[in-house]
Formats: sequence, structure tokens, C-alpha cells
Amino acid sequence: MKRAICPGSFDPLHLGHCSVIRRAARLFDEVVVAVSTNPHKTHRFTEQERIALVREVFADEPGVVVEPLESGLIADYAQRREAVALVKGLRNGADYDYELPMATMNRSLTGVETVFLPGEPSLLHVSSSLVMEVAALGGDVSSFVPPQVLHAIHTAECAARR
Ligand code: COD
Repeated sequence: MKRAICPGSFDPLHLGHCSVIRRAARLFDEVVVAVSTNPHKTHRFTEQERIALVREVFADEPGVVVEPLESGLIADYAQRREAVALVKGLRNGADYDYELPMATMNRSLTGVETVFLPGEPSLLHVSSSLVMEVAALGGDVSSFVPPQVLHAIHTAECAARR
């Protein structure tokens, strides 16, 4: 059984992420979507909320499992989970320049490979931070996020206004 890890903060999950995860699920027997929490960063959605949203969106994909990314090296986590690869989406050259040394380092640490999937051309401009900025300023983000995430964004905005 070939297992891969799709790591990310998914704060929140958007359609660029979804495209990478669904395509990875066609390549591997199991894809673990590992939701990271950076203790030095303020996340817009809690870890539990982010995990619940990814689970809802991928409820129809039996080969996709969702769990928190344990702290520590991602290469060690992949080894513990007996994964053969990390899967990362690439939007541009800056992503590649950032990811390439990490991919090489991870392979030298534990032998885990990194598979890069080119982002969906129509979604290369989409990022979690831009989605949230557009939504906060009243823009329509329904073509960038799954309906479950759109609902969560609107609910969070309503709560913030109260
Ligand atoms: N189209 C395609 N792919 C996309 C898009 C898009 N529009 N937007 C984002 N992606 C990709 C990103 O490139 C990334 O691969 C993935 O989706 C997740 O994105 P984010 O923004 O949710 O996640 P990040 O960027 O906050 O990354 C979190 C990680 C845990 C993946 C990152 O912090 C990491 O790799 N940490 C490694 C820690 C470690 O072991 N360090 C030692 C390194 S040697």
C-alpha cells in the first residue's frame, strides 16, 4: 500500500488545495491530509475547525484521511506514518525555490520523497490569506473555496460582527 502525506495549514482549505489532494488520491492508495498548526502564528480557524472542514469536503473520497500534523520534523512524521512521499502543490517559481531545499533535506533525513504537482492554472492566484482578505472586504469568494468552507467563512464573519 502506497501512502502519501499532503501537509498544509489549510487555513482555510481552498480549491487549489482540493485539486492537489484529489489528484494525489489518484496516484496513491491513501492520502493523509496532515493539518499543521504553527504555535508562532495566529490561525484564522482552529485546528479542530480546519480538520473538520477538510473531512467534510473529502467525505466522498475513501482514500483520503485527515489528521493533525504532529509537531516535529515532517520527515519523521512521514516515516512514522510509513508514507513513501510528501505531496506539495506548486504555484510558481517562488514555491519551487522554497520547496526544493526542503524536499532534498527531507529525503536525506529519512528517505521520504517529495512529489510536486503543478497547481491548476485557473487557481494559481488562490491562497488562504487572499481568500480571507477578499471575504473580509465583502468580495465573493464562492469560486475559490468549497461550499462548506464558504459557509464557515460567512459564519465566522457573522460571529466577528456580533
Ligand atoms: N494551487 C496549488 N497548490 C497550492 C495552492 C494553489 N493555489 N495554494 C497552496 N498550495 C499548496 C502549497 O504550496 C502547499 O504545498 C500546500 O498547498 C499547503 O498550503 P498551505 O498554505 O495550507 O500550507 P503552508 O504553506 O502553511 O505549509 C504548511 C507546511 C506544514 C506544509 C509547511 O510549514 C512545511 O512544509 N513545514 C515543514 C516543517 C519541517 O519539517 N521543516 C524542516 C524542513 S527540512
